[in-house]
Amino acid sequence: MSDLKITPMGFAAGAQVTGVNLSKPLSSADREAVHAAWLKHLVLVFPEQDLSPTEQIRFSEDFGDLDPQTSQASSTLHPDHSQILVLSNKMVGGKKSGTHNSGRNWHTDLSYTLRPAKGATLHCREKPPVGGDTMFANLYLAYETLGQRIKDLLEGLEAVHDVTLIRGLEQREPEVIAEMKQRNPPVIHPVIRVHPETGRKSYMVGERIRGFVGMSDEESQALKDLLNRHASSPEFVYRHRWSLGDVVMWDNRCTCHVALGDFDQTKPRVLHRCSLEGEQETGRFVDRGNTGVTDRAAMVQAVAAVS
Ligand SMILES: O=C(O)CCC(=O)C(=O)O
Ligand SMILES: [Fe+2]
Repeated sequence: MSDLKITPMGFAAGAQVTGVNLSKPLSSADREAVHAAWLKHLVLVFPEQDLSPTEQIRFSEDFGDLDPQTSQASSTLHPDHSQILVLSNKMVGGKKSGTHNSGRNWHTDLSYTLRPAKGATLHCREKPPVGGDTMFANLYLAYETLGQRIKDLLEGLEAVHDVTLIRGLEQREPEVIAEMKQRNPPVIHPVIRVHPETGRKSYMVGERIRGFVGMSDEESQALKDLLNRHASSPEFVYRHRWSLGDVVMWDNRCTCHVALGDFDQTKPRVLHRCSLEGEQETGRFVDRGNTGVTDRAAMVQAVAAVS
């Protein structure tokens, strides 16, 4: 008999899973129960887990192939386990870690690649006394509560996702910035997503969108603001306050998240992340420098041409 217990922690998302020790392989019944809970609650929290990197990798692999992490700066990967991204505000070799300010604006992981992640697991290894929470938004609810006119507008619409819009990227070491840009040229994804397992629709938004294909930058900005503001409404958000040993696992196909920087930066905050590789390559590269997003100068020229 399994002791696994699932306790919802929020209406929009979030459930606590107790009665499992993730350092040991899960039984197939527990794995199925966790998988079903993941699809239902979108964000699962497993408290008090004492996990080595190898054990976190094995647990994560129960839910999909691991992302090869080729989009990440090599200095940010675990030195012995390249499947793990180390999110840390500690200095590395006398330099600021390339992840010291990761995740500071609303985003869906790896939307700046051709294959946004399927999901991820995060293990909390060090934490500041207060602050540094992570918030997750349910994008199914965000989509379902839009009015029909806006839903119609999103149908067939595509967005340009750009790694340079990661908030605070400019504060990282120059080598890290250059590597992130070189590894991740801008990509285009459909705005509407259909979840491959649940069949439910959501929209992929976030602050790493440069604009929408076929819209001016002005139009793009207004639509992006509307979609982001709506998606991050408190009613759609689960806010996780970390405890040491927490493992948080989220479904990246129907959520976005943000890591808050509201903590004493002299205190360490260290999490290990395994990303699950997206099942679908939904993106394509932008054609040579043309984002399809018209800028203000082009609009002014167009006005001049007709007047
Ligand atoms: O540091 C965190 O809480 C989360 C950072 C983040 O965006 C991620 O791990 O994908
Ligand atoms: Fe993230």
